Amino acid sequence: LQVALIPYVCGAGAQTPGCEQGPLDFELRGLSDALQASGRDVWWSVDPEALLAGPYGSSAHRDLPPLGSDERNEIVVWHVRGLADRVEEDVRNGAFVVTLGGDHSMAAGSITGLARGLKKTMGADVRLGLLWLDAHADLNTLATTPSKALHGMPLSQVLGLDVAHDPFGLGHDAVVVAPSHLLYAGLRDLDPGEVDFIRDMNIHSFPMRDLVGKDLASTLIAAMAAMDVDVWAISLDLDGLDPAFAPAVGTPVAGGLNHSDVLQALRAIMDRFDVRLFEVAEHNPTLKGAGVNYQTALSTLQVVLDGATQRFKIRSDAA
Ligand code: DIR
Ligand code: MN
Ligand code: MN
Ligand code: MN
Repeated sequence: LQVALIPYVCGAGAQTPGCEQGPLDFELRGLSDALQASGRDVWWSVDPEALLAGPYGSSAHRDLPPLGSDERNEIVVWHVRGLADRVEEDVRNGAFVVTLGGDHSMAAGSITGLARGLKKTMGADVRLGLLWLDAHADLNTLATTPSKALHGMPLSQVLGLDVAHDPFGLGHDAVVVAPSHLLYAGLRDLDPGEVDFIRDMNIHSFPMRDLVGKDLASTLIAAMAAMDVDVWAISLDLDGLDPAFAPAVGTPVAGGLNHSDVLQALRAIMDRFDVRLFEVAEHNPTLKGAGVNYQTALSTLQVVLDGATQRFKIRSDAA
């Protein structure tokens, strides 16, 4: 199994900048070497350092225009489009994709790119499911956002909730994920508009308070198995975890998911479902505890990639 690491060196979608340094920070701490151990076939699809040296990299993030301004959003749009194109190409080439952020606006690009790539390789009617692990729902539109931060809005793009505007510059020719194929876990900080969307669209959600006393793995497996989905993507916002496991995030919220529960759930999920993309968002190495974030991300990716490799072997042996 070939694994493509795709960096998203953008923090302009968040209130607190710094996430743009996330992918390079992971690499400087040894990410690709650690993942390549045990014979995994892992490489950077794009060099994060080269992206940071580019027109919308470190220099553009030094003095960011105000949230909500066209100039600020232009930075996000440039990165989101680049990510979508890169993901699409790697998916078409059959790679398992790991997207590394970067603020969570990235999901607009990663999930759109995955959908485009799958449509070309699996046909136009492929059904894409999305497991979203986060303290936040990231479902705001330009009309409902209280913060104007695009990292609070990627799912409005993916679900096609704001077709009149195009805040991510990706177009809205298709709904990428049906609302009935989205599954949330870990939510505990929602805006009023998001609460309404989840209720009105009947989105399947396990907010933190509903997970108390439940086994995360079997809860998620049962919900996923009940959805008619062909291929899954998983997006992990590090702030979905309890801050003890990922302190270096711009918007920490107390009382989050336990990391070992998440690892156990991911092991079970990777065993049973056809997952093609895994995302780690909101790593902000300019904040305290970046080394803890790294250890959490690394052990998570090891579990995910071992599961994906195992499934890939079974699939190729059968073919
Ligand atoms: C909030 C915060 N819902 C917003 N979202 C965050 O800005 O729309 N997402 N922090 O990760
Ligand atoms: Mn979040
Ligand atoms: Mn369905
Ligand atoms: Mn998020």
